[in-house]
Amino acid sequence: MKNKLSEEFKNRFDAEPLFYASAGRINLIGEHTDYNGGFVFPGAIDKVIMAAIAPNDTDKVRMYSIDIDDYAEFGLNEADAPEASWARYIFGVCREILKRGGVVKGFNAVFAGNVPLGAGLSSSAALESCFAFALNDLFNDNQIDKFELAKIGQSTEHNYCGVNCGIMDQFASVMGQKGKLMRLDCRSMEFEYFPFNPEGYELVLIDSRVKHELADSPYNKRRQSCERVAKRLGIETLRDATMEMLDSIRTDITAEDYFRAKFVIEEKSRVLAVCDALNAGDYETVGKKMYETHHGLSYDYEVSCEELDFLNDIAKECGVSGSRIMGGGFGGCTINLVKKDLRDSFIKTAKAKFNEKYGHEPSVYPVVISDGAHKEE
Ligand code: GAF
Repeated sequence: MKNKLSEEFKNRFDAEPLFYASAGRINLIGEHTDYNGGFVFPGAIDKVIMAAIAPNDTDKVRMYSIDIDDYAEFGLNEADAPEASWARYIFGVCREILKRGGVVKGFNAVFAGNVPLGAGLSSSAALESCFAFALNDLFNDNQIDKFELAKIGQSTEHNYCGVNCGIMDQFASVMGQKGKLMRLDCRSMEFEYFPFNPEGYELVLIDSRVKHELADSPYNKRRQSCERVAKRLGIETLRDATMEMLDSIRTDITAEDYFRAKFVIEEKSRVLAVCDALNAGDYETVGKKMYETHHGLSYDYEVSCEELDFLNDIAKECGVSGSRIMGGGFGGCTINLVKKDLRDSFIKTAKAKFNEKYGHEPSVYPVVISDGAHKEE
């Protein structure tokens, strides 16, 4: 990818760039808990967005996306975001750095990636984190700390892209380390790295290829439901809620809000159970919890779709240890924890059965837990 970027950059801008990369992410468990002050369990993966960048001594940002084959530019003193949705992520990152008193000068950039778009692997967080990291290195002497870089990405989503997301994706993209997942407490922002080398198992992502778009999606509505219930309970977030508390207000809230909150409360204990299971090397319990999460996301949180439920059923039939929707939902991937000796037959069956029902094969991505945002030497 570096060669491709280098060639394009030199042809377009006639200069030598520096290279930066940031990864997509997986999340083992803890879905829709980040914006509820709960726990998540993500890691960065070996699918990245990479950018070739160099300052251009102007006050303009000029950028080209190789994958979309589109060029855009904006002035750093302009308040209006560019029209192209991909360019808004970079515009937002620049504005958010400036807002915090950081420095951004004009630069040229070319970028490309192998994080599949709309598959729930958070290509948008990878893009934001890549540019936030690069601009910190190029113009701020790396003085903006890594948490703040993640927050810059999150604020970009909120203020320029219409997605009221939590912090998980940007945190994983920035803080990820090879071979390690992280348990992040999204209230205190304390986190712990967990080595993740499940001997005898692999993580396989199966992409339904149903495209999800979180902006204007029911994602923001899910968040509003949770906030309404927390407010009704007189607490800041659902992190402090229990099923007893929720049941005590059941008749005062809508059934929809009740089931959204129920999922979040139950998911909180599943993450903690998974931590204990990982500490004990008990991957079958990890897998069992993943199935429970899928059930909750499908029936209570209602962010699944027919295709993802179908993939989850196939996993169960094939004896896969754990399987669930990953990320915001409404399409994208299932994440599967599968014994190595079952892997090939599972993938073969999933492809065949899915194809038979939906007329196209799902995509399969094996993933390796890798480093988050970094400079490529
Ligand atoms: C999306 C969001 F961007 C995350 O913040 C998180 O809420 C996730 O959906 C669901 O866990 O990826």
